[in-house]
Amino acid sequence: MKLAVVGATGLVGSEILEVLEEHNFPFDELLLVASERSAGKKIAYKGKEYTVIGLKQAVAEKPDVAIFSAGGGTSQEWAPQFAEVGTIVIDNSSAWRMDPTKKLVVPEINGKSLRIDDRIIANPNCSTIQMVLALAPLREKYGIKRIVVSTYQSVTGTGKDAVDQMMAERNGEKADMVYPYKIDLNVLPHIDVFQENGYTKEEMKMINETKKIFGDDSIQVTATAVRIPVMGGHSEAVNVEFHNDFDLAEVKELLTKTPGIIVEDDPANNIYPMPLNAHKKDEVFVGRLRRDETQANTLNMWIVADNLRKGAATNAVQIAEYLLEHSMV
Ligand code: 2RA
Repeated sequence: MKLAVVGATGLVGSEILEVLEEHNFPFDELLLVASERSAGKKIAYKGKEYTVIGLKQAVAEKPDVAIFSAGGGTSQEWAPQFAEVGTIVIDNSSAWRMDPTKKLVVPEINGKSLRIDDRIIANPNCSTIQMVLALAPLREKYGIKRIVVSTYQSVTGTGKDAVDQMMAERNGEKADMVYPYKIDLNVLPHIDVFQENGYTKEEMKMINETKKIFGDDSIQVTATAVRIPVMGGHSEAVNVEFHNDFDLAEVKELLTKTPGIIVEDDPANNIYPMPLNAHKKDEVFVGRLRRDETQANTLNMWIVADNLRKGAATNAVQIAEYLLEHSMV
């Protein structure tokens, strides 16, 4: 099994390496791949030093699996070239997510849809993954009619330059501006580019990807995506209307039993999910579970996850693990 990590020098790339190491992911050979600009750099994995190679060389190596986290443009250009030589590409960018010929996969929800001949598999957007994972067991039990979500997203979702902007502002240094405004001590209701309908691309990703992952176009989703000056993970206030009524204790039990979810919901003791605690964890944390008293069959919840983990690296590695476990590699 030859594994390539494409975009190995980026924020998500290094998180992928951490997750592979923590999960003890089995491979015989590891290729660390990046743009020609980064080729030649050295990266350590499990105490061994690897030299970063360029994309052309990596295609020639015909890896069995390539986990891509190198941006949409790179993915659009290179994923088909890897697929052509037989590599299964697991892609973190938005390039293939809404392509009807590609699967958009959260393994716990729709891993079963994967087939041996899938060559490019899309990893959903970070803010979508954590929300659908927490909603999946509730959808199964009560059916989802409508979701209203507001996000509070970490600067790590933008990348290293955004972290640098925030830290420079915090330290009173001159910052290279990644965002249109100061991010430290501020809140930007603006993630990714604005669309003609007034929503941002991030908001539309949450709307469209949720329907695709659940395979249900009838689910109504509306979103407001907001960038906040934190680093540990994304938080989301979710208001979900079910088709059927629910029991709050049962909701808690269903979520507690779901692999990959940790319920932190004990308001009497100030226990609720926070990005500081979710940082570097693979799980999705859920709390503030309470009935929306203004509308029937409706629940309020607070969902937090490390966007670089379950929102990106962990989900991608789990797709690779699923392929291995089901003998698709
Ligand atoms: C963000 N959705 O947080 C992105 C990262 N994939 O901006």
